[in-house]
Amino acid sequence: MRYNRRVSKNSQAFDPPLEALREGTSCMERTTLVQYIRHQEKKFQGATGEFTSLMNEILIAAKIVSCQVNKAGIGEDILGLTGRTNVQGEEVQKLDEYANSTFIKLVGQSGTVCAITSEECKEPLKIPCNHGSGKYIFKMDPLDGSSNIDVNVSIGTIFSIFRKKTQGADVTDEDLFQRGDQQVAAGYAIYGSSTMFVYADNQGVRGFTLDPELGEFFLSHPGIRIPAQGSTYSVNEGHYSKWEERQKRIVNHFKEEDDKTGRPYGLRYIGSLVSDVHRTLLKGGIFMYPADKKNPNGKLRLAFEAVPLAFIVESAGGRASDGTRRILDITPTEVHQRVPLYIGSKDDVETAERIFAES
Ligand code: P6P
Repeated sequence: MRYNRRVSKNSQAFDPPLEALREGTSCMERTTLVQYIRHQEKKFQGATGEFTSLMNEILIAAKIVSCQVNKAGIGEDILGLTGRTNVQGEEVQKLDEYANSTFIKLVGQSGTVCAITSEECKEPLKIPCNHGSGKYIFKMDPLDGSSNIDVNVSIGTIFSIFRKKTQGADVTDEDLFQRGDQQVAAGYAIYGSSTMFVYADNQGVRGFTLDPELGEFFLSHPGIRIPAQGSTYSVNEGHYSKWEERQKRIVNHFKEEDDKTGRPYGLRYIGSLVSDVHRTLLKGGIFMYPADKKNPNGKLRLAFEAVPLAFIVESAGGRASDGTRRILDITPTEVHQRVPLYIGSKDDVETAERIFAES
């Protein structure tokens, strides 16, 4: 497809598709994720191309996993359980293992990272210098929601990218346990009716949809902003009896009738975090996975789920907390620590926090 170059308002020539990024408008030309990443690289003085290389490997891994997810149940024996449990004590699905090893292989060999931490690996994987180490740290939940695979519910990969903070070759706890607000970028791939790649950096949040015929992610959501208030709440009410009273009050608030504040809200709960948060990001509302008697720190992982999703939702104008503390302000102390999660529209999360603080 030939692009005719247009001169943008500030007289700096942009390829037409990239103007769409600036103006947030769709255009006939189609912008790929690779073009977007390369365009971003040009904005950083002294950029080495290392980040672009890392992102390239991430999106190739996402395409490979998408291909397997979309044909799960056909041909190779990729559905079902491995018979093993992971560090979380959860049964490992064959696709969990496949996704984990695919991302570790491609990202680990990219020469751009010095460490990888994964929800599926007990300890961080440190990449030794003589194996091509780099300045980034990659954290991931390789396949979130995998318990839904066998019933064809959308699932996804969630990731965060940090920069190594300390000098020298060793990867230290100071490098591994950075606050979420230190992230360079974060994103997720959602393997659903289509495969989307949602990506947040310091320029905002954009969504790219995979064209399976071309094998390319194309810009489909130029500038994602979450509504300040939504009309749905998302929580597993099956855990109601295990909740604290203040959590029950939050949910009852969203269920009460009050035309002035647009209540009652609708209930939407898929049981796949990436899907529930993706809907919340695009439509607004609030997703909650609170602490309860069984999970006193909640079920979701701080590093692999809450932190990247909080970075994305905040970059889109939303809010994410554990009910009290901003997720991105929490300094992690363990690789697999869990955290309660309230995430979504700013007004709705603030409402939940207010009720949470009242008791
Ligand atoms: P519950 C899926 O197993 C998962 O880790 C998340 O994707 C999802 O949000 C949550 O657990 C669902 O948990 O207790 O509602 O089944």
